[in-house]
Amino acid sequence: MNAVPQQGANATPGTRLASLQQWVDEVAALTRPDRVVWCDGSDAEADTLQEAMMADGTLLPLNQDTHPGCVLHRSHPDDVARVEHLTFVCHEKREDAGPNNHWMAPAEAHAKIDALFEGCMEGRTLYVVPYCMGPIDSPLARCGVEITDSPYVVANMRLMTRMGAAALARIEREGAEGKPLVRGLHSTGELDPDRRFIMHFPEELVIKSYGSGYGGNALLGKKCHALRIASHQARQEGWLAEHMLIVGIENPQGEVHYVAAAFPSACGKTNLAMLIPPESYREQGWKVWTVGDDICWMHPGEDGRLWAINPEAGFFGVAPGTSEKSNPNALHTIGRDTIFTNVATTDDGQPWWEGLDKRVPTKDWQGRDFDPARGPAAHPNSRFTVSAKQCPTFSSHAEDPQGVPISAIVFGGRRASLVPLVFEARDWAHGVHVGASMASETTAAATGQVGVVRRDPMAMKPFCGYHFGDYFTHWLSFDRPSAQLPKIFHVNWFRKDADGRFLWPGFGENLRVLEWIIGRLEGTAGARDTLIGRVPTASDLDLSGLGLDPGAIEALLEVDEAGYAEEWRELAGFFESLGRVPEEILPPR
Ligand code: GTP
Ligand code: SPV
Ligand code: MN
Repeated sequence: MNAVPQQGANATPGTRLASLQQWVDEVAALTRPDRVVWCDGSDAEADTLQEAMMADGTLLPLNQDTHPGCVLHRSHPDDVARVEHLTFVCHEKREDAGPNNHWMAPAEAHAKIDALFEGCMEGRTLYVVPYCMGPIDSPLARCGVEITDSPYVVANMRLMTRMGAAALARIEREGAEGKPLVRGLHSTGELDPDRRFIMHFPEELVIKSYGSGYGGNALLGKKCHALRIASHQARQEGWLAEHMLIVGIENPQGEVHYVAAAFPSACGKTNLAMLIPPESYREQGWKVWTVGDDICWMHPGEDGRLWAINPEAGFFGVAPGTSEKSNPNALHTIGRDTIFTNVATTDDGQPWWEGLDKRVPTKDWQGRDFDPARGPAAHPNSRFTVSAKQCPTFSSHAEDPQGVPISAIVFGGRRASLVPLVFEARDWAHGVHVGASMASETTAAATGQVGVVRRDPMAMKPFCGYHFGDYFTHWLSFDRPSAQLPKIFHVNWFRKDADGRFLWPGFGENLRVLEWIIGRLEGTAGARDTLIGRVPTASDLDLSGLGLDPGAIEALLEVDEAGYAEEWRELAGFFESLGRVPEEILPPR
């Protein structure tokens, strides 16, 4: 191959994969950028981009003595979270998207969003970002190409995915074999909430996103590809693409159990993935290894177990609440070479957010002089973007091409009342019921009301790329005679007392619950049978040194039968509204 097509005078080389080059040419013809740049992922490229963003104010400097290599980005104040009401999953047939998704007919959706893309890159640079979701040499990994006019997106994709030359090489190799590629087109447009859409075309493996530069709306490898498109592919191919962290728990005997856990957005995945054991556990030899904090792709292996990879290469984590006490691991991870988005700053230019420490910031997330009357200094959905390699507990198996074997799946939500601290499902089908029954209080990770309980099966309400009923059926299909499936559990770190205080200390102390879970896997921990599954008694958990009052423990482990009867009536109505929900997972009546 020699003749590499060029895009005008300022172009960098393209690709020898004709179908990819053709798509880039078509997009360039539609969007009319001044320049086309193929990203190679090199340090030199990243430095050049960063200098340009510093020069035009897209990035602001932070204190380089305390935070070397760290920068700040302030997004448009109307563009600070995912926009679920503007997110569409456009299957050919409406029923395939399900009532859990907003739907538009593909032809109509393309026409609508292409009209926005027309000429939108005039005066801008079009970046072609080849990326790989998952270890570059993993058979479980999948590739995509994102076209974007946002250098901030390029910088984030470089941390969050395996981006650049190696990914393009894999894409070209796979392209030659006829393997499909996920194509994503993104423009920040005018950042006008009235001209904003995040559209998915699962049957075409295409994503089109216009009018937002933020997180899951714009970093198309993350929620758009690795969950909405990948969940559709996973169903066709017999695997699972889930909104789950992956963590390895090492017991004092040196055995590591890998746990995958699904909690809704801003409900504790990053924190659990980076958990630091309480001191008494550290002394005994317990260790925790981080594999992933947001997304998990699980495939049945030849041994019948589920093997998981983290398709991402970095963390796009919630800043508020991150402190030396709650998550020292995250704090060490983000001490250098991190992009902070919408945090506040101190007088000496350090990043700051609510819950970090007792200092008072001078500038809020919009760069105004901080005035507590205007609300929190950092946006509640302010975030850090950082390479996973900087995490002190990053697992040495996180990059294993075959993934890690999953021993337990944990579901959980933010429930101030009713739902106990932890319980175990009776079997796989019951576990699917437990996951499908999840509900959680909404958070600032998406625009809209915060703190209202909504149904969020498997923490996938905003991310499942097809009909939820079919999704539950797909989950059930893993229960085959040769399967060695993980046990399924449910946790709730967020129970509150009558005064609105958390009953459970959470964070590092959550290892006490994980210890019980591992004890259940090994057959060493006790439990009592209840109508919701198996629940520990106070003596089945190690609560030593916590100083919890007996009333709190009782409340955390009680099963409120009348409360569940009410919950299940509501759940039955929800399942009915979805349709296609398999009989096996309906609540008892
Ligand atoms: P996404 O990145 O949006 O998917 O969020 P996430 O699930 O990774 O949530 P994260 O770990 O960032 O936690 C979100 C918020 O919940 C933070 O403010 C945490 O401090 C808080 N949080 C996490 N774990 C616990 C816990 O065990 N107890 C309590 N009370 N709060 C917690
Ligand atoms: C979430 O909202 O679950 C996130 C952040 O992890 S975003 O990348 O915006 O989806
Ligand atoms: Mn998430």
